[in-house]
Amino acid sequence: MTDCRCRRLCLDSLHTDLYGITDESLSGGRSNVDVVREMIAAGLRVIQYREKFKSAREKYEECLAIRDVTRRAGVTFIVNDNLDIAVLCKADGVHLGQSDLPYAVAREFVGPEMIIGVSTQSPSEAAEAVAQGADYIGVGPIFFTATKKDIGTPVGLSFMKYVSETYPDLPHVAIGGIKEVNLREVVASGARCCCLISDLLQSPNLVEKVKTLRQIIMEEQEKSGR
Ligand code: 3NM
Repeated sequence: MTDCRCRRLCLDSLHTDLYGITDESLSGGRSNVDVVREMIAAGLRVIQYREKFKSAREKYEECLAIRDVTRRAGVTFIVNDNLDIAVLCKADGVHLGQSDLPYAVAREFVGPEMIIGVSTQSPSEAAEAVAQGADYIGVGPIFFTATKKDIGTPVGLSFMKYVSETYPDLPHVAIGGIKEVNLREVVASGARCCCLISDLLQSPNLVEKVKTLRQIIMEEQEKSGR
């Protein structure tokens, strides 16, 4: 159903340091497509389209444009929640929350090639996602965040540490309230890949911000011998 660039290449791209997510309400007047172009210019290898308040038609049209831009750049493109849009725009993957369709149903719908990521907030959710075959898991919310409306209590750094120790080879994305100021502690807790939605989108210069974040991640990983 999908012409995923190549499952292996996409999976490799999940072993990255920063995972970009769109949110036009935080983008200071820039369109999602413009933000994706900036993220690509900054060197991000994985970008997720996430829009909670647009119509299916708008989301589909934006995803088609983003698919075009990401394909040209060889960047992995993931669609949040909407399996139909992910398949129709030939995204590389889809990301499921705990209240979205179950993994097995989603897998049947999108076929064997597409990457599926699953949000997890506890050891049991992580174990279930892994047992079902999730290609990567979201780990969060690490800290309080106003970006996602329906979050529960933050899971804190201890869950990040648990995931990194229990599933050392499974790609993950630490998410929720992560900012330049607390990024060091998240990486020190074992995070290899982090997502900073508001901090990245609201920075005056996304390309420079990514450089700074990458420097922090590299320094912390070196400190902990990774
Ligand atoms: N998912 P910010 S937290 C989209 O815990 C999302 O699964 C979360 O935004 C999860 O970086 C979150 O601005 C919002 O805090 C993260």
